[in-house]
Amino acid sequence: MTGTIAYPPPMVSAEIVKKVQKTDGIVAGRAGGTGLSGMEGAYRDGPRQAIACAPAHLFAILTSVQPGLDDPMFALATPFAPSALAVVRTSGRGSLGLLAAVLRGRPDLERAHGHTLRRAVILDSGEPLDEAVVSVYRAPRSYTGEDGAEITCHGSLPVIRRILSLLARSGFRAAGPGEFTQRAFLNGRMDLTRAEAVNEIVRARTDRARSLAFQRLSGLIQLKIEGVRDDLLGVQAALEACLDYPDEDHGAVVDTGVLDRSAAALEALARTCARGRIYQEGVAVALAGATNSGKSSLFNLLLRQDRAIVSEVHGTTRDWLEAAIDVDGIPVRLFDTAGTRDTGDPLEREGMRRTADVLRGADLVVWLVDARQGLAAADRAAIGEARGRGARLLRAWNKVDLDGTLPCPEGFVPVSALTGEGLERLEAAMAEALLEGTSDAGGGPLLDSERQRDLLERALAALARVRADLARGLPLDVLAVGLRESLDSLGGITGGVTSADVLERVFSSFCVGK
Ligand SMILES: Nc1nc2c(ncn2[C@@H]2O[C@H](COP(=O)(O)OP(=O)(O)O)[C@@H](O)[C@H]2O)c(=O)[nH]1
Ligand SMILES: [Mg+2]
Repeated sequence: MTGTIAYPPPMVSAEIVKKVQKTDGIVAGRAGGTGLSGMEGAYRDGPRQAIACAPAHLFAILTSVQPGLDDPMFALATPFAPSALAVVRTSGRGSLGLLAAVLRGRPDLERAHGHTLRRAVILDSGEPLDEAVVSVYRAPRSYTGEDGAEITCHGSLPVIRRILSLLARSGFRAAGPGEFTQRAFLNGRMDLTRAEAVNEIVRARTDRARSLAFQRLSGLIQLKIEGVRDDLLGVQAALEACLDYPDEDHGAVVDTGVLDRSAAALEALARTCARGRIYQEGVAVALAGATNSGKSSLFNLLLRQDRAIVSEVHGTTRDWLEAAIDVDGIPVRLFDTAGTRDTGDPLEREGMRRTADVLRGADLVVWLVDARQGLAAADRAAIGEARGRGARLLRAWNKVDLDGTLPCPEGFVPVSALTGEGLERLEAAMAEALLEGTSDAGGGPLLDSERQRDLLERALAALARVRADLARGLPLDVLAVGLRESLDSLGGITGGVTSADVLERVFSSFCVGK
């Protein structure tokens, strides 16, 4: 396996080039022809250079040339809030020695075994600051792949504040967002899909989102992508052998079965992205309908909390309300809105104008109809309008607990926002409407990262071109270009082929301390 990192030219200095070459690594310029296939194709957006060599060498080289990639850093890994315990994380070259210098008795942490704990009193200018537990991790068997330690201290604000300030004065630098995980990636501890999954787990809002992120963390996406990539590499190797030895008879060079299978596998994965994003990012659902149809009652029922004012007075809700709920594992931002009716009240009219904005931004509109009133012309018009602009719509027939209600029409979900009757069915229908048109690829991992999906689509487009070119009988070197492009895009998903600015973008959305 090789690690590949492409940097803008100033970062690939002559010094790096020399060191890479010493390790039998490869330095590729834009002109290509250096043997690092396809790098030039992957970076058409400006002159760049790429270097490739064994990952262990690569990071060592980069850190020797560019100090700052493994310098000692620290971050608070738990919230800055009073709590029983707080964890301050450290990592980097020399970090154990620096930490020992602020502990009573200066324990020899640099000789401590990895995965060991010790009790320690933290000293600030000789004065005891707190009693803590220090967990020691030794390179390479640590989260970041570096030496480091976690300080578990008392979760008091003054203690946390003083420890952070002490570390900053003791040779450590405050870590930026995602820097621990970025180091884990650079040190080959995880690929990019897993690194992104770390962030997704931290940010998961429902249990289902957590379990999906956990699947990605265990490397299922990496496995799938690398499986396809290996197959395509086989095709590419056969192609290049033919290009190198054109006089020999190679028979049918390209195995179309492999291309078809690879495309199908990637397409299935790409189709899961819409669903993956719904679980990770969440969706907006708006309750709408005529005044008094029971929107605020349903809002409270879905929330399992008495939030919105419910009243038989028409036009009670004017400002819309928002709350976070979990609908069958989907994180939902639920909106209660002002009901629609003809009114001269300017405040209520403003409420209705704002409702229209909320409805336009919603992923799903739940339209409520009072089962005693039945469908009014205004309901039909609003439902038709929402359909017209392609909004997802679910129609609910509310107040079915009352006597003398009209029969529930086809396509409506019967419910009582007062008694809760039909609530489960309504929630299931909401989830179904939200997931409609998305795929779970038979229970496999769901992609949720926009970055990964873009690259997947690029890989697919290149592969489609290869298949079309093959069918048209175009020469092998044309096929080879498309195949390389596809391989590089797949490499970008796992981080085998990555540029510095991509890394920056991936890790900047992380929490500090992760
Ligand atoms: N019996 C019954 N009354 C309901 C139901 N839903 C709402 N209501 C009543 O209808 C009136 C209007 O409800 P509200 O939730 O404020 O409607 P909104 O104007 O659409 O927000 C209130 O008196 C509620 O108690 C229901 O399912 N059954
Ligand atoms: Mg209301």
